[in-house]
Amino acid sequence: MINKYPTLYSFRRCPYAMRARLVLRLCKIECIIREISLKAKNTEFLRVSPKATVPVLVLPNGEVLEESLDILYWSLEQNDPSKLKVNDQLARKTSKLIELFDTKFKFHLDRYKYSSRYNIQNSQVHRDKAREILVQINTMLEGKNYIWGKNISLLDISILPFVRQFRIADKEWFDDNLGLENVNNWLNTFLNSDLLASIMTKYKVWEIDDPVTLF
Ligand SMILES: N[C@@H](CCC(=O)N[C@@H](CS)C(=O)NCC(=O)O)C(=O)O
Repeated sequence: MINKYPTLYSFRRCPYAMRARLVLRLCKIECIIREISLKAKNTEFLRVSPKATVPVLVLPNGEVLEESLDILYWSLEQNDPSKLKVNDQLARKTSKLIELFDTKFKFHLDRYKYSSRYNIQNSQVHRDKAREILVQINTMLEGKNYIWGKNISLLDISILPFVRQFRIADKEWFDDNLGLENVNNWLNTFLNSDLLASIMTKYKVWEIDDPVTLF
């Protein structure tokens, strides 16, 4: 049974791991899940992926996918019942926007959310820089449930976990003062969705002798 399923090394709150779990769920790909402690990484995990970041997906043929985007695109090749893949023209824009979130947005998010860790006095500068990126998303969401239309796409599931984290840094400010109604509604839909609940199950930290847990 072990070899039939891919194995996902994951961390519940990591936005990249959330992105991977969202795509695996929407593509209906069953896998073995192993929750990793980032503070005390399991040696088997480090052996499989010395890069030591989550998510990691080990395929049944032994191939190791160590980037969330590789997991995304591999999953879509297996099965795409939710039609996450958008047409080619949008695919280019999708990649560019995902990159914007993985680089600039994440940079400012970390410095806003963990300002003391980065020794930053004025975290609002970073909050405002991240907000500027959300202004763009707010415009794109005008009159739509999701960025490309009425259905959730690859782009939404790739960036929503980061926007969720941005809100968590100061929920009151996000809900009352962000001033981007479309973004607030878009995130709220996600936060209240069965989809999110289905990927946020709490698992104990995995140890090598544990029985298999399927995701
Ligand atoms: N580019 C990677 C980034 C993954 C990443 O940075 N994950 C964080 C957790 S959110 C991590 O594992 N950090 C290593 C650590 O905290 O030791 C991806 O897209 O998969």
